[in-house]
Amino acid sequence: MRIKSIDAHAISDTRGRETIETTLSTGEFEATASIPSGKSTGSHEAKELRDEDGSVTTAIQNVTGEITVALKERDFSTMEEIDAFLCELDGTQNKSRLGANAILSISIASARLFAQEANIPLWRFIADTAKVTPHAPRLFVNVMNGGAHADFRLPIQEQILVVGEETLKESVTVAHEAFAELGNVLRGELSNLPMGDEGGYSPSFDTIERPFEILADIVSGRENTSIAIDSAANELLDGDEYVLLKKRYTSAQLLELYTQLVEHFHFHAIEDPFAESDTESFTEITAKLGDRVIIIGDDLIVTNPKRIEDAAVHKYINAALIKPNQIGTVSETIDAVHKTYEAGWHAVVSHRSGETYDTFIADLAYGIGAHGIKAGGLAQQQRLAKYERLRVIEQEATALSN
Ligand code: 2PG
Ligand code: MG
Repeated sequence: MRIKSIDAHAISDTRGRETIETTLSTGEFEATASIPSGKSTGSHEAKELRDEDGSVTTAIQNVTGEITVALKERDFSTMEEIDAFLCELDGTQNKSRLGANAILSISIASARLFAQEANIPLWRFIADTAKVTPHAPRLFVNVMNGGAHADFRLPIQEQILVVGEETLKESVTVAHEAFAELGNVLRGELSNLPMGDEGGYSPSFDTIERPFEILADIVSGRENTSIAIDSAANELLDGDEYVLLKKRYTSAQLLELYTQLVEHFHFHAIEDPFAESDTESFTEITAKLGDRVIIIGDDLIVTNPKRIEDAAVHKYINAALIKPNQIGTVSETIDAVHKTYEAGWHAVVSHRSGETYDTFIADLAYGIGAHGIKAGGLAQQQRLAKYERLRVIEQEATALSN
């Protein structure tokens, strides 16, 4: 494949911040990708290139300048070749020179071009490349947003409904019904109900338990629905203790709080229960609760194959969050998935809190047969686009199998 032209420009993400959108053309085929942006980030993530004024002007110039010149001279026969070429061109460990956002926009768009050339859906291309069996993921729907995504009105960043019906179509329907029901309950209880960054409700309560008491009612009549959280505990750490609702917790006390929550409510998963530096506590919670809930690492492992291998040695977690922009190419994202599966863990594919209309993560989640997908609440078009894409993927999969 030879890329004949490349265009890149800035668009707005869900927070109204600039982000990069890139279009590649081979003459015969054309593909576009836009890149999301995180707020509660891990310190080892690949570097999103942002200028001091918050714009992505330099990242765009890198795509339309240096990267375009380098790519246009060459033929590539696989996506892995393009990705390796981009990593080498960048030359840094964390893609800080050209920008992980610049590089990933090319990587995702080129994955789409290879899928088009092969005349197969993107998820099928991903499954073939990764050599895994595609499968429908559970929906991890962030219904109540807190933490850094909502001025800490709730201390825990994400209170999630996990929906795993027989089909994606049914899961999406159940998620919508549950989300609407939750909205009615919250509006009945609170005079003010703002929304959070990820398109979920953003209430405030005086106790840690209240959101889960409400969610317990929502899940009780729904057989295939349970509760998960992302504590994003990097954001809760103050010195060597954690602060939730103005109360200080040692790691041991926080572990006790999680244990109580898991004992009282129908929990399925806990993500980033401790800060990335508090690795011993990860090992403890996984040993203590890991047979009852999945313990997902996000900021701890940042979709980095080496960090996932290390986490496996230390048994920090038993599931990995997979976010392409934490590592910066599709090939390395697939490597991270392989390391996750080699460890015997589940993979949960995730969006970022600043999102675009790009639906790549839907194809990725289905293509790698992920356990789940985090695509946010149902009150933002950019999140709904992912759920809609999942429904279409299911139809494509049915058509291909007939
Ligand atoms: C997370 C994400 C996405 P952010 O912590 O899992 O939900 O948030 O994109 O801000 O890192
Ligand atoms: Mg997280």
